[in-house]
Amino acid sequence: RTKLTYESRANLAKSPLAKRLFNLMVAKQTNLCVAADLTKADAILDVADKCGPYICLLKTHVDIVEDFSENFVVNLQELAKRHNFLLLEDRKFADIGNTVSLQYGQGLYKIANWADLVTAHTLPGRSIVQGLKAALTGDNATKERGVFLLAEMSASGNLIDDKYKETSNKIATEGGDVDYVAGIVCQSASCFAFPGLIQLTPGVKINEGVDKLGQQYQTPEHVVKERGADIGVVGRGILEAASVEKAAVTYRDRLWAAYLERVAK
Ligand code: UP6
Repeated sequence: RTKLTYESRANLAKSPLAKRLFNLMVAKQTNLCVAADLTKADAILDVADKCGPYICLLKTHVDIVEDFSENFVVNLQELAKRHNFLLLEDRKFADIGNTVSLQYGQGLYKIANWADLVTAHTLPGRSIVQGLKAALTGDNATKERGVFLLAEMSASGNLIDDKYKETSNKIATEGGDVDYVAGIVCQSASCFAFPGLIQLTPGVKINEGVDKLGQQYQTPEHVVKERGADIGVVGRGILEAASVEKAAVTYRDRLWAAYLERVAK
């Protein structure tokens, strides 16, 4: 899988959104996702505008935004359209189908209305995917939507074992809901083999190491060439830089160069 180009993998994708994302990555020559982990709406919009030209995905944690409003979402969608990137709400759903359906479609955030993609844990099994799909009714029934399933985490000491990874892979690749699964959040190429899925890998920083709360970082080159990342997720590596825009360019360049080297071999 990791030797194939994104162009060729777009044709193998079962999820229309994975296909779109692969093609967007090729057109824009970027496999960078910025994690806009900020608590003020304007600060997130600023990062989205500055990083917009260099990213394929903007990842949010909407429940940390102190001044969330519908207007924020409208502005975010406008920036996504202007700069041609997709929105990923990193909600990490983890409950029974009925509850995730409500969490996805209802409440303050109405995530299904605006997020192209979301993340979900596979802990509850297949029903989590069915629960998410069940929320796509009314106006949202015709929108292209997808999920990244977590099969590994970057946190040190996390409880995921090989069997969990294997079963997560099965949920992503077998059964009637594969059209909704765009990819897998994981740390290693061995997590899954199907080339039509996208590997999203967080824990990326030019200065490798750990933070104070168990986060483990690898370099852009390492995650793409050794760990099989198709998209690298960078939060504080960009957000805490003196120039967010310059940092986004650097991460984009390094992640993309690593991908070109990976497929050239
Ligand atoms: N994230 C991880 N590790 C995972 C899954 N998700 O770090 O296994 C998410 C975090 C955060 C981002 O929720 O939004 O990726 C990483 O941010 P950082 O680069 O600032 O550490």
